[in-house]
Amino acid sequence: MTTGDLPPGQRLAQGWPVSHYGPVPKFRPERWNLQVFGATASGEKYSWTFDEVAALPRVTIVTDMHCASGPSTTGHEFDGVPAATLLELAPPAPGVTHVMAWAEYGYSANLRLGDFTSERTLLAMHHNGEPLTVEHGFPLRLVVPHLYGYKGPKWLRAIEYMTADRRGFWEERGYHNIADPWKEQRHSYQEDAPWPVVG
Ligand SMILES: Nc1nc2c(c(=O)[nH]1)N[C@H]1C(S)=C(S)[C@@H](COP(=O)(O)O)O[C@H]1N2
Ligand SMILES: [Mo]
Repeated sequence: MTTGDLPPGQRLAQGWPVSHYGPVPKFRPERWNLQVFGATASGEKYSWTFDEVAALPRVTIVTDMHCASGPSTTGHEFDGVPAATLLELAPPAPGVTHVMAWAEYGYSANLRLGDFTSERTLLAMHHNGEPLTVEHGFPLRLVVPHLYGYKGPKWLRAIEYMTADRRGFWEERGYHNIADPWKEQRHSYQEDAPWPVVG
């Protein structure tokens, strides 16, 4: 099923290829938790067990996925907890502008708060009616439908609230800080200069 046209420069992949950096982590339910830390309104850290996350109300979205290296896949049905729900459960301090989404083994992706709380951004647990496979992020992955795939960590473990932007794993390695596929924001060299423009 196709949900529409592909963004510029993307090609349709066969099936649903697995793509990530490093090994696939083993899920140990007794040691697993999802945390929210950083600039929370209360100054406290929050933590949920797998069963607690699984008991939160879920929504379903259908989306295409676009890897910044070119392949796209279409018509994914994801089931999960809206990221905005996490902000209600763990309110951020007033100065929070960005979040870092952290995964197993230190993978990370930074997001503007508005991208994270966007209506279709999900902490996904199910794909096409089945639990996620471990290669695709079981037990929990972030899905940010309007950005390139690297903004959606598989094996998600924590959300850090930040009062300033800081680059994540691929963003530090030459990938674009925002990652809008419709604007082909693939590379960091496409970003505006970080220094003030004078004259
Ligand atoms: N933990 C983790 N999550 C990750 C990555 C990674 O290297 N590690 N790669 C990202 C990239 S670049 C893409 S395109 C998608 C690929 O998701 P898929 O393997 O389910 O197709 O996962 C993203 N999430
Ligand atoms: Mo990717």
